[in-house]
Parts: sequence; structure tokens; C-alpha cells
Amino acid sequence: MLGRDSKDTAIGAGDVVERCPLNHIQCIGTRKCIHFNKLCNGAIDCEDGFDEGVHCRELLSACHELHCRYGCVMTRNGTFCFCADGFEVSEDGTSCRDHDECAVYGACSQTCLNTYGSYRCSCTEGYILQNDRMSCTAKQDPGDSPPALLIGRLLQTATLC
Ligand SMILES: [Ca+2]
Repeated sequence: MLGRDSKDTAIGAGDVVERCPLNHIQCIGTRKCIHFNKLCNGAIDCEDGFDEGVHCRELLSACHELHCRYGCVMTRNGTFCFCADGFEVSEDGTSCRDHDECAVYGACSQTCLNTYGSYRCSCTEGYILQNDRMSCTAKQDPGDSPPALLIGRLLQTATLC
């Protein structure tokens, strides 16, 4: 998973700016994002235990007062409402509305269609949607297969030596 890569720490530990996906929060000082439902769930999901603590009990009444339509998030910095995946909190701060994933740059590599509670990616003529359901690659002519040729050459040079 998201481990302690030496490349990551080189950027500057404790000062990593990473945007988490919807309904996720960043563990302080790391690149790890955890889902809101992992906050105060009784299991430590951030390495430093940022997601658990006494605030989980102390903020319960504050959460009740918010009257969230879907769910309430308890962090060390306070409480706020959140919605089911694919939905976002409306201006009133409690109710939920569809989240337009297509408004976020990079949701799809080509065409993005926002649907209620979800979205779909598609590709333009001559491209095929990949297994990640977001990127497109050009349709390839089944006639050319450069990898086989490359292997053939490598084998030739190997036998010469
Ligand atoms: Ca947790």
C-alpha cells in the first residue's frame, strides 16, 4: 500500500501536500488518505493514531447537534457532515447532493459523464477504455508486434557473445 518510500520522505516529511479523494482525510504528515468511516472506528489507520483518540467520545454530542443527513466526521480539528460516496455536502452543511466527479480535472482521460451518485468515463473514436475504467489507449493494429522483434535481437546478441 502507501508505504514509506524514500522518494516520498525526500520531499519533506511532515509537510506533504496531497489532495485526498472525496470522503477521505489525510493522515497528518503523510501521503496516506483514509476514508471518513475509518475515523473513530476503534482501529488505528493513521500511523500516528491521528484518526483515533479521546476526541471520538468528546465530540459525539457536537456531532448530534449537527443533524447530518448522512454521517458525521470527528477529527481532532472538529466535526462536520459527510455524505455517501459519490455525494457531497450541500451549502446547508447537512444534506447531500450529487458530486460532479467530471468537474475534477483528471477524473477521466477523455470523456466524462456525470451520473447521479457516480460517473462514467468513455473514449473517443479509435481509443479503448482500459481496465482502470478511466484511461484510454489507442486501438492497436494487431499486425505489428515490436516486443517479439526486440526479444529476437536480444537473443542474437547473446549468442554472439
Ligand atoms: Ca480508524
